[in-house]
Amino acid sequence: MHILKLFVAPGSCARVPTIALEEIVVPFETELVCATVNQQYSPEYLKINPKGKVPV
Ligand SMILES: N[C@@H](CCC(=O)N[C@@H](CS)C(=O)NCC(=O)O)C(=O)O
Repeated sequence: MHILKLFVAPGSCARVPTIALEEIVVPFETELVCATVNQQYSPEYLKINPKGKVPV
């Protein structure tokens, strides 16, 4: 079984889907993206979201 993975950065709008998933009781895991070092623009992350944004 696959589990939803949410890429988030602390203090970002990624909190919105995090709360929504918690409220509707959907199991998910989170992976932290460190925006303070621009991890959202790393080649690995840009493969996941070419916009370089969280959440995804
Ligand atoms: N909802 C839009 C906007 C998401 C957005 O702006 N996220 C901000 C955090 S709240 C972000 O990733 N900022 C990092 C950056 O622009 O470098 C999307 O998903 O494309």
